Amino acid sequence: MIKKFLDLGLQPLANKYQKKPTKLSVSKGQLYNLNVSFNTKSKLVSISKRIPSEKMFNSKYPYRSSMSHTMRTSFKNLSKKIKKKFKPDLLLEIGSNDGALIKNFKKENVIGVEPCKNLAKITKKDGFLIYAQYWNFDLVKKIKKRFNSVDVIYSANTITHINDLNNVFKSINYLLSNEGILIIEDPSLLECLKKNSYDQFYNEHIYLFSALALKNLLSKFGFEIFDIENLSTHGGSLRYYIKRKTNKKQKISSRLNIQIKNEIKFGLHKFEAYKKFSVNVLKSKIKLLQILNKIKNDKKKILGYGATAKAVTVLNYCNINKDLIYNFTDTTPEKINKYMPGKNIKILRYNKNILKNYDYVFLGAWNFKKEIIKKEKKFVKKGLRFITHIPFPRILS
Ligand code: DWN
Repeated sequence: MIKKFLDLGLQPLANKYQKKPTKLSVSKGQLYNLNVSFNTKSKLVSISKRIPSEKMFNSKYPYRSSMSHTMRTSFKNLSKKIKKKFKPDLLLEIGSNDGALIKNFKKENVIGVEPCKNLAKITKKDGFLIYAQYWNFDLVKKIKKRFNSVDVIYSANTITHINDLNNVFKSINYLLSNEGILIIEDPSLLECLKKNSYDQFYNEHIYLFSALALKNLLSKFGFEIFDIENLSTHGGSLRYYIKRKTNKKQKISSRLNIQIKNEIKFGLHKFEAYKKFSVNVLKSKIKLLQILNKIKNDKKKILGYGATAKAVTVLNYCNINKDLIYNFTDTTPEKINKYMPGKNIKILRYNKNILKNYDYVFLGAWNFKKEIIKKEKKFVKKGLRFITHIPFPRILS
């Protein structure tokens, strides 16, 4: 049974930054109702509304993986690990974005699949083989004809963005070699519930995986998880190492059982945990609005730092307008001088003095809190204060 547990109200498409302030409407398909549900049988958590991929991931997609030091380092370290542990002759990345991972491999050892043509272009220009297409069985038949099989398939923050998971895993199954390894990395549902990070839910995040749900899903395709890593990236992610059940070369790590035990202990297999989460989400909204309104009444100015997809969920769920957060700032060229969808707050180009015009910073990119605060420490010394809503709204001391 599919049971709804969270209603985040009317939301715009998260990465659709507006060129000018625009009143969005439901009838034009610019706003949709963001509800989140739990499948009591498969344990899969997903949003109810499905937006066609072409509307979300196209030649105007603004998110670039390489924009933070944290992510560049994470991909670099992972590539070293993959080379050492699995020694792939050929690795394929599903959702290679602007090449943050594949740039760490030799061109002849790697293939990227990236449907956002603006991003695919960046790595193609550097000479990498990129299929600027969606990951599906039709594409995979083409790749198989040319390469026969692939030793490692890697995908970060992409599988959860694809509606048809059966097609995803059928395609992987067709292309991965017999002893091949599949590595998937996505935000962890357990961390999301623990941190109360409801902003992980938006149109692109169709699913939020737990090890419990993924284990069930993979089993249908003859795959099993043999190791798991908890990562701090994107507010707490899980990296799943997956093999065919028939492959006895890789031993099953105890870390898998530990993760599953932790998920069950928290109650991820039962609806009650999700109901509790939704109560906490409402409390978070009330508290954040109290903080922002107090600052407004004190006539102080707030800047949003990191015009993230997550921040779009927060602004629209909490009804935060320009009177509460005056501007956002971001380093991503595609976002600069545009407006936060639904709330029309302008995104300014980041420069190292931008914070001097503000009294408070709201961490839109709270997942990069450490990196950002370190970068801006001279302003902190001068009295600038940071606000975060994760795991609960507060002004950081
Ligand atoms: O899954 C997804 C994740 C991986 O990325 C996508 N569906 C969309 C996107 O989500 P997001 O926008 O919430 O991602 P981030 O990685 O939290 O975005 C960080 C934003 O903050 C980027 O626009 C870059 C910006 N930034 C900045 O301006 N200065 C980041 C840092 C660290 C900085 O110092």
